[in-house]
Amino acid sequence: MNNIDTIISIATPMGTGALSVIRCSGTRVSEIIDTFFKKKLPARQACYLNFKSEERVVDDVIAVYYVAPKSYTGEEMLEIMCHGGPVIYQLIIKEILKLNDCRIAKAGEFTERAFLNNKMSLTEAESICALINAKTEAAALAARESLSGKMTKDLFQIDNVILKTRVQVEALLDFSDEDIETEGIKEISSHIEDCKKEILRILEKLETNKLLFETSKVAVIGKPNTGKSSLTNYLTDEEVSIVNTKAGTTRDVVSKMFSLNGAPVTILDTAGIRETNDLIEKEGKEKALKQAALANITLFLYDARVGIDQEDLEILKNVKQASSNILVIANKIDLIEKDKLDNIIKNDPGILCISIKENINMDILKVKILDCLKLSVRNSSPGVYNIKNIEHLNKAYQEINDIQVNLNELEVIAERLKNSQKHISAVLDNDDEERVLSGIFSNFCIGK
Ligand SMILES: Nc1nc2c(ncn2[C@@H]2O[C@H](COP(=O)(O)OP(=O)(O)OP(=O)(O)O)[C@@H](O)[C@H]2O)c(=O)[nH]1
Ligand SMILES: [Mg+2]
Repeated sequence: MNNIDTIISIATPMGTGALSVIRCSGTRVSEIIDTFFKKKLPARQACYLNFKSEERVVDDVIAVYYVAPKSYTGEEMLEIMCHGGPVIYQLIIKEILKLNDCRIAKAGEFTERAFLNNKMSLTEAESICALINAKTEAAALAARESLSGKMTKDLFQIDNVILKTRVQVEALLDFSDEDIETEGIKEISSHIEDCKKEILRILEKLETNKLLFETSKVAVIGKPNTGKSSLTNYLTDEEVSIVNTKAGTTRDVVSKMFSLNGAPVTILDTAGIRETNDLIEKEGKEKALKQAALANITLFLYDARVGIDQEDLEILKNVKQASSNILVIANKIDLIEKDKLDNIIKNDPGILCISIKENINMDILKVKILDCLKLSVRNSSPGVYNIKNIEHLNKAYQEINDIQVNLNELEVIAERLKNSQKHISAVLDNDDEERVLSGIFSNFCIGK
């Protein structure tokens, strides 16, 4: 693929730092080197040079030249490490842009070129995107693992087993000898079980990963004084909201991003909802309900001492209109008798009983929130990362899961295995025309 334009970008975060890296990729790289360094550069060696424009030294820099196709993009590339101030790198970029066919890169364009020049698969490109955008350590590690191609290797393994099993089924269709049949059926059955387990394992991993790469929203709603701000502070492990014995402490929506067992989550602490003539509180209530509508999950908190009363029911009714993913939580169980607690658990097992103050069932709460988020993220409008793969693997699983292994069904088994393999291949094959490339690469930052 021949790109006319040579793309330029700053590859380190904007702002002041010790160093900035300017990346250039395209056919004009040699001209950039000739014009500003006035000498040829050896490939892949760090060279200490003056970046000169019309005999004036703009900065002393380290430059590395990569000869095509041995570069990130597969094109001629140059990396210039200059001093870190924004004025310096802007000066250098301004000089380079004076040359013909040189322009600033669009977001993700370096990686897009790498993909188009067969330097990496789409899965790898997506993993790099996920790595750059990772908000938590767990997300970065998951992206790195994906980049290492482990999933692809595992899928090739499954693909192999399915192929082997298909050959076995065909053999059984052609020969009829009782001994061969019994042994053959046993083996086919065991292979199918292995594949089912493996596909399911990879699927679960992808779904967990999806949670890591999207920042989910969790709204906390309830009457005043039920412990919403205490919960927010507990989960974020910070003093995000004011906690007070007085009802009506939180007036506005307070939001904070944190890592919930590795998944990036933004929590929205809201004003306690009650009938009031106070205009500020009224506005707070409206805002609270709006947040519930925007969130992936709403945590509805009530005071276990009071139980769910008429006011709670009214709020729940409103929340249900805005959101379908609600976790009902009874807080302050440290203040109630054991009998009363047993009653709540018996009468409504769906309610989670906690005490923020005494740290009772708080780990269970975290896991429950994550489970609800997984559901909501699964149903949410698909992001870029791995959605297609999840769809194909789900279909591959369905095909194989419906198989009844017995001798009279051999033709159906052959057909189902073939279909299942088709979906696995779709994940392994990178020539997926349906992907809207620009949609994927626009999620990158400029400079990658
Ligand atoms: N005993 C006990 N007290 C709690 C618990 N959780 C919160 N509290 C107390 O309940 C009071 C109210 O807590 P907040 O977190 O401010 O409640 P809120 O729902 O944010 O209240 P508003 O902002 O007024 O709507 C504080 O005094 C907390 O210390 C708990 O599990 N047990
Ligand atoms: Mg509060």
